[in-house]
Amino acid sequence: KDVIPPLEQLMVEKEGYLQKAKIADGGKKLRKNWSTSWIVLSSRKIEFYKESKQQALSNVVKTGNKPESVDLCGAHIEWAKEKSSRKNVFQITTLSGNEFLLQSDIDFIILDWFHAIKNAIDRLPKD
Ligand code: I3S
Repeated sequence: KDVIPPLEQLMVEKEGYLQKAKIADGGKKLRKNWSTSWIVLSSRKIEFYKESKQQALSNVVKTGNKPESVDLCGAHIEWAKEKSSRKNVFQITTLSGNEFLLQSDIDFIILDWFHAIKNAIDRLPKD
């Protein structure tokens, strides 16, 4: 049956642009391919939009195209210095075995994101 999600679950906690590279899908390694992504964090998921926020929103309305959505329940986040020559890279690993690298050249931006995502994960049940 349909359960109406609590308002808190729908609320955006943070959004902005970061560099993103998906490096595994369901445990299968992918070729790293960095691109700019519009990233929306809410209490239990992160959505990655390929385009700018404006384009993303109009695409959802026009085409129904959904962003890539990442379930944070049971996910892990850690700094990943060894995974890239870039500075300020962290990795999110989902229960389903998807792996994402996120990066910004600007120290405070990546720190804010790291802590926001870590706090979201820590508040969720682990499975
Ligand atoms: O970990 P890697 O393989 O050195 O990552 C680099 C490659 O993914 C490269 O693409 P090609 O596979 O087409 O060569 C990317 O352009 C680089 O950005 C990747 O390295 P960095 O250090 O930027 O994550």
